[in-house]
Amino acid sequence: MISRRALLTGAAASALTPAHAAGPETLASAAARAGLIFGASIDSAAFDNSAYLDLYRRETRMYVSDVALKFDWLRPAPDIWNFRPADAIVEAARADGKLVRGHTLIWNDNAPAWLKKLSSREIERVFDEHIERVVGRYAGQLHSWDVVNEPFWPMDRKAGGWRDGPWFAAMGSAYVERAFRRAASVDPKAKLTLNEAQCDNDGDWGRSIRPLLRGLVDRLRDSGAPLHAIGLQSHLQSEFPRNYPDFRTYVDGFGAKGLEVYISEFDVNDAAFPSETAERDAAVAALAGEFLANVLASPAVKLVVTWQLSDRYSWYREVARKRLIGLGRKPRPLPFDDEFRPKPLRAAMIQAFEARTRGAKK
Ligand code: 9MR
Repeated sequence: MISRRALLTGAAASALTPAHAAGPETLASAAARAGLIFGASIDSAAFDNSAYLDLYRRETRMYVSDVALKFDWLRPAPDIWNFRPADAIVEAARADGKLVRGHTLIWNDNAPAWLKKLSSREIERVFDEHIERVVGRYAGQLHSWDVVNEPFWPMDRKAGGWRDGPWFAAMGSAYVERAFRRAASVDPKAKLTLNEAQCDNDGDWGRSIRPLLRGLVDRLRDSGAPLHAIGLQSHLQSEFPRNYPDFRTYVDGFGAKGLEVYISEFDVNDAAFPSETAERDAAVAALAGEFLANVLASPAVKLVVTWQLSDRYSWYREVARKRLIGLGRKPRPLPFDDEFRPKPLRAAMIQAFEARTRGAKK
């Protein structure tokens, strides 16, 4: 029995470490034993703070570009290609012996104003050129690419639930298949991923997106498009309804089609949890543990990525600064705190990885 205190201090992780394990237990080593790659998104915060970069070196097996490969970051103006931040990630990964995952090639959100002003024909030309140049630059070096991110956003009120934006406006839903075919022709090695949000949540929103994504996957496969993996972001929301056994069945459905599944942007929005820090951290860990116990039971899941590693650099901090969530508190959604100390969430993740390892041996 693990005491509440052990859970809160992270000591539970070491209590569960098998005696034969070589070296100190990390998220990456526990994941690896479970047949999983563990990674985290990374950006300039890690390159400006060596202690943070050390945390990535120690705890992860994969670096995932957070913002560096997004269209608006790479192409702030039509004639500017700002590859430096993405190059830095790929170079650091090479130096540190890590895998790299590219996020994200094509997304209808966050398009720069200059792109929105172009004609449909010009947008198609920019689309093809973008894929060729960006995928080409890193060809052969990436484990996987999020080729298309978040194709569905029913709130945009388009028929079929599609997310609106310049690519969709110019090409309709055909942009998705076109992106996969182009990317595969430039980098036949990377695993090409379709990444989607909200499917983990059991409310109307998540439930409306699940069949849309499944339908798109079936159409892509029927047409022979090169699709290898499904990314399910899994930004867990404490305030939304959940039914993780059901979600696991959904995940298994992709596995049955021969696809890998990636938990691609994991973190826990703690907005609905108690204010007191220890209680909140325990609630975050418990929710994550419940989620992972279900979803990692699916053999289709091959990868778990958190969106950053330390609370200090979570995207939720920015959201909270704008007062959109959290009533002025600082969100604590990640496995390490502001000072890079392990939190109960890290212990819960390691426990879930260990449980999968035990399950696989049965
Ligand atoms: O972490 C990213 C944040 O720094 C950016 O401001 C934001 C907009 O580009 O995107 C964040 O990452 C998002 C990811 O690309 C797609 N899924 C949701 C993530 C969190 O918003």
